Amino acid sequence: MNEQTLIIIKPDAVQRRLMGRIIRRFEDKGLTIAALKLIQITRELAEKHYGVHEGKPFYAGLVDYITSGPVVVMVVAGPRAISVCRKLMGATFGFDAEPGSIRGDFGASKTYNLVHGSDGPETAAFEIDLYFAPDEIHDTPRTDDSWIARDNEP
Ligand code: 3AN
Repeated sequence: MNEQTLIIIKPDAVQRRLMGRIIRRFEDKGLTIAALKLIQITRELAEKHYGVHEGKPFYAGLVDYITSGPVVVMVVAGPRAISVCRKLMGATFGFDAEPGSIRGDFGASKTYNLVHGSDGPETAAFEIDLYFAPDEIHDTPRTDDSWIARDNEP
């Protein structure tokens, strides 16, 4: 059940020099970094990405936050990558997130929550397409894949 998901290392994590440690969490789990770039998200792109939250009280702050500085956008791939990445990230806000998760270990804020990860297959496809052209994604086999998970595990 190989999946791809869109992960963003948000401006607070970049400013706090946490990029390497956060990328490491995904690699340590056995997931593949299939695409990666450092960009500054425009308001137009942020409004497309977070369109589902338009009208919510936190929407304007969310767009301000995600456009406030450079971010790392990545396609992370692997067995059950969408749910595995969300577990690695932890609950939405750092003060709720379990120790051992990225948000649980590095954050305590309701505004700055360090990372974004797609919440389902349709969202993942939509979000990957927002940030990457198909030829920027290198989801090619890695030499240890067969030891990370067996093919066709139920
Ligand atoms: P998640 O990132 O866990 O999927 P969502 O999809 O509920 O969370 O919300 C998207 C983003 O909106 C969150 N990552 C968070 O940055 C922000 N957000 C959600 N709820 C709030 C809130 N009540 N106050 C401030 N920001 C929020």
